[in-house]
Amino acid sequence: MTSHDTDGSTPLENLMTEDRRFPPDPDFAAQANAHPEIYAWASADPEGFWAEQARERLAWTTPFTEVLDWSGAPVARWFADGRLNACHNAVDRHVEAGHGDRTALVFEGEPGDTRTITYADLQRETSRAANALTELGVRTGDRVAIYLPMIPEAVVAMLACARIGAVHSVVFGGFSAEALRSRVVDAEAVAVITADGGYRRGSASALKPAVDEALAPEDPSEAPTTVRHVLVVRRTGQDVAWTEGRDVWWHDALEAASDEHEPVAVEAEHPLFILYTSGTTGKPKGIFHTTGGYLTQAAFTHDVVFDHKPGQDVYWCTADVGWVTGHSYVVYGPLVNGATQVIYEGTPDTPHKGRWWEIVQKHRVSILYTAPTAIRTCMKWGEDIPGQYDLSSLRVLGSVGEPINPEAWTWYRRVIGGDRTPVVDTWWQTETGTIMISPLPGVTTAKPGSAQTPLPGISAEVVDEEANPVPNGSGGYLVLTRPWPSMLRGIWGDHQRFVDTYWSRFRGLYFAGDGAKKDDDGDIWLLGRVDDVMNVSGHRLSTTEIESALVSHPMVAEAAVVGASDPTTGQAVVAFVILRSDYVDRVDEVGEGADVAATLRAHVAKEIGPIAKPRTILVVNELPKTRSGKIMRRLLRDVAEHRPVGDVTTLADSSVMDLISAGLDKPA
Ligand code: 6R9
Repeated sequence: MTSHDTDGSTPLENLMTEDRRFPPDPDFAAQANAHPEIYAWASADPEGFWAEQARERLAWTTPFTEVLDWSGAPVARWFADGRLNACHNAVDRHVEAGHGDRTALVFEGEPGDTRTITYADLQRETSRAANALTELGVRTGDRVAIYLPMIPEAVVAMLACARIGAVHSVVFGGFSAEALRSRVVDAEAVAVITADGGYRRGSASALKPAVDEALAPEDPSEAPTTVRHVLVVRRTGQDVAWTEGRDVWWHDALEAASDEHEPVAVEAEHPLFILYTSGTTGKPKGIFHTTGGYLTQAAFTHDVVFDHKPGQDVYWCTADVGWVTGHSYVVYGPLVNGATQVIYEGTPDTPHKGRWWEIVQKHRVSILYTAPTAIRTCMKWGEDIPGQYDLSSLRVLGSVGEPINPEAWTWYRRVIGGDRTPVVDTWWQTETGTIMISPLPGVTTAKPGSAQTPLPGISAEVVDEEANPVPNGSGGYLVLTRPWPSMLRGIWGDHQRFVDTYWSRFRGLYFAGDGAKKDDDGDIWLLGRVDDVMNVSGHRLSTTEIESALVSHPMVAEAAVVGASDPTTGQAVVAFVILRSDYVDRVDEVGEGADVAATLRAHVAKEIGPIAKPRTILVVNELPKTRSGKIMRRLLRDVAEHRPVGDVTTLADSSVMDLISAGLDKPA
């Protein structure tokens, strides 16, 4: 396989010349939670290893006797005869152990308001919310959509669902009404928890209107039929439309509810949450996770990968709860481990570009977990900005979401980590639930740009087209070769798609969709997606989904979307569109056609959400297609990345690329 096949976002040649090494500091190693011996223990007896983690790290109301049941492969069952409650493990257990006064959440609102919430507060709040949900008719097993800004109520809402055994489906607050509607319909949610709005880039931005639109769309036949109530958190105080009988203020419902509630013990395989993620087709996949295995691996990985010490560390994961990172490393992993953590509502540059570092300094953050795109943005702003703050509290830095290029890795360690902290590059997916491949701080000699080693208890491999492991020094496809506790249990309502997507390319192996390479030491380097999924600022976006959105606009006849490498966002959305002939005349009227791009960008934002807006829209007359009619995105990517166009021999009409390249001087 050549680097070209792997989306080209991180050229192989470049990565493989990286030879800087960062061995663990002996003082750090001496106090580290992880030890080199756990690798040997876990590989000798993976099931025994995970059973021990499940027993030691979680509280079970009914202890399990079974560990892994793989007889229904590819659907795994872990610890299936045990019972537990996720919220009890994340909250009540710490209060019972005498840590009720420990701070669980330190909230920083974007406008500067702050709140401190202890574990005892969380127990009372999640109890009130659980009682309120029950009062509104939400039952164990029901699905609840959560559409909130990054405020403490988002965490409380998720945990309250878990408390009653309802399945939460968090929809990122930046997604559109349309995206929310399709997710509500797919999961048949009975309630939606939202807010009037949230603060973003210095102003209040509304959320409730999108919920109203999602639940009562223009075409009434598309309206979800299952939603009975909308709970509304008051965050900004802005005006909201109100549907009597359906809408309920969160604060009214919680005030009326008791602050005592007995968590509902569920089976280990009871669904905990659904989270939708982009696939290669237009329809997002409802990835669902269950309780016991997921929590086990969330707690284990949060402990060893971040070297987290409860009661001492101040942990901050900058992810929004709308992404899987916010589920596993803001809510479940850290809270099960009794962490004290920061959550921040807004953007890193509001009101100034030092906001994150000001927060680190103010709260003495010791563990920071963020994404390469954020690191590259800070690099662009210049190191004198973090240089103005005291970052000496930091002792572990983490990265997730996309390959981190060695330059960003070393900048992160030097400028943010004071040339002192370990940096952990953590590879995982919504589907894997928790971290799978990562160095362990205090154990691993780090290589900038490589996620390196499968964690203890995890088996990964890089294989060729025929599923044979590639030799060291070669590239191929990343697969997971053995079931793991936090693996997805399926795609909600679509078992066949689950089998087809992940288990059919290589028999018996989980195919992650990523290209990877093993270096001469056998360490793993991730090279980006091999399918039509883009990675923009660490967020997965489907080319097909954006193409469908573009084509749904009356102006557009055809569209092709590619992810072009971008120095800041990793990849950027570049769209090639063919306008319908009846609109072409109008474009000429508008002149250079700036309107087309603005209109279509706004349309994509409305259909999917602002993060899916194309960076560049190019109006073309033709798209390069194979004889079977497949758009050759590889060629469009060459154009978008200003490379000479590659092999065009399989094109139905090889002159098309000349036309496209010639027309590029006048992007819309
Ligand atoms: C956690 C998360 C998953 C996809 C994954 C891969 C990319 C994530 C990475 C990484 C290289 C890393 N990815 N972490 N690539 N190095 N450390 O991001 O989940 O949103 O489902 O995305 O992200 O391509 O397949 P999700």
